[in-house]
Amino acid sequence: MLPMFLDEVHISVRAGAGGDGAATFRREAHVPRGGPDGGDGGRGGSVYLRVDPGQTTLRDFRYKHHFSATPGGRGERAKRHGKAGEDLYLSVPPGTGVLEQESGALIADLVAVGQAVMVARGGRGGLGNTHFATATHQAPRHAQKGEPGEERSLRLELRLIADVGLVGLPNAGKSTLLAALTAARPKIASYPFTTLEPNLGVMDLGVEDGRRPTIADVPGLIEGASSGAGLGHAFLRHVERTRMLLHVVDGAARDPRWDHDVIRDELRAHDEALLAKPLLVVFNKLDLADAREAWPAFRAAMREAGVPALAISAEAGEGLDTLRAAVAERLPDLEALAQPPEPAGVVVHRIEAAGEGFTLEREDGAFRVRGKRIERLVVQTNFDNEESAERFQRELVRLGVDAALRKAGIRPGDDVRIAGTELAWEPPEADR
Ligand SMILES: Nc1nc2c(ncn2[C@@H]2O[C@H](COP(=O)(O)OP(=O)(O)OP(=O)(O)O)[C@@H](O)[C@H]2O)c(=O)[nH]1
Ligand SMILES: [Mg+2]
Repeated sequence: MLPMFLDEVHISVRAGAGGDGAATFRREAHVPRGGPDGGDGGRGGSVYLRVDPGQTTLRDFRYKHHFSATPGGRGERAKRHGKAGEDLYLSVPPGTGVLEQESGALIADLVAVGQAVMVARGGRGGLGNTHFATATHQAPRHAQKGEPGEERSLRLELRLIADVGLVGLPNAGKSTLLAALTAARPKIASYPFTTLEPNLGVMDLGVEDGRRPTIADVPGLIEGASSGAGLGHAFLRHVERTRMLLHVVDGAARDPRWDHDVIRDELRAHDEALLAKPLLVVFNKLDLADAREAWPAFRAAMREAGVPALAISAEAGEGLDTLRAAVAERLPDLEALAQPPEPAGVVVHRIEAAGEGFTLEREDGAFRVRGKRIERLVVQTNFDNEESAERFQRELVRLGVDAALRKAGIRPGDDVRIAGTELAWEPPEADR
């Protein structure tokens, strides 16, 4: 059993709640009760995901799955506003797709350095009672409660972004090649599945060449990878966003051509587009006699198939200059290389506006009302305060919820459920 490959994690994020607004009155020596002076609550901190180019895995999320930003402070007397909560920034590697757990909808595709997306918005602070004073009502005791912070369950999916992708069967020598071409020091061993997480390195194409392409070594693929064998899906995903592929074949294997065909079939089955990328077959381990013997026939077969191939020894450093030149030839120029490889990253913003709409539904004898605006109103109302509760009733009428409930046949005393609150319905005073 392979250890869990960390390029897919589930996390939950919670933004901070807004602070409650205050319902206080000025204290002055000569007036028994001054005007309202309750400050507003501070907004809650939001949660963001931000690209950190130093990361190549989602390892940071292995043990910790819940993340919360801090709440806003309460408003205070003398119009003092509550402090804003602190925003929380979580670092993710470039190439992280952010999906909503339940719907599977893509929220953002973070590819560029510094790119960030808000995944949970902090709650707005409640307004203090100063906002509710009018000419006819100069001493309001009503103040809003802070709005709860958004909560969201997310799935993060990593698809590495690299210019060159290394693919091949386990033990072909991919990691050895990465080490030979770059300063990266991946683990190398004589057993299959040594590499369990992708490794990234930066390639040096030679003194004249200003380009610094990145190269990714992904875990070995096996037959059936395209249908999920050996976590193949996860691995193949990482080569989707490369500009070209190096297909490493163990030249000393029993049948290098069979090895080659297995991987080619898996690439095709995963996504035909992979085979449309520039591809070089790298016949490795040429320092071994078996490989030297097999090379002529292998080369002939590749020629016939019209697939460019060259032979190297990653370990002995043989043929690497030719390989570098062949890679250099197939990569775009400096300017194009500076742009992220397609598909270009998109940030899809999803935070829905609070519409006035609502839905009504029967729920074991009670009436369930759903709607962003109305739910927000409920959580921001302090029902212990009579004035706030009355205000809420007027809003129910204004938003048309009251009329809809009557139409649905509600009777005095029936329960109405909105968000986490249950209220007994009474017709507004005027009707009684
Ligand atoms: N003789 C010889 N051995 C090599 C060469 N390249 C790699 N090896 C050996 O082959 C074995 C596998 O090499 P790795 O680079 O770990 O292979 P890999 O393709 O990364 O394997 P996985 O990570 O398991 O998919 C190691 O024992 C290497 O030392 C080479 O050019 N010549
Ligand atoms: Mg490896």
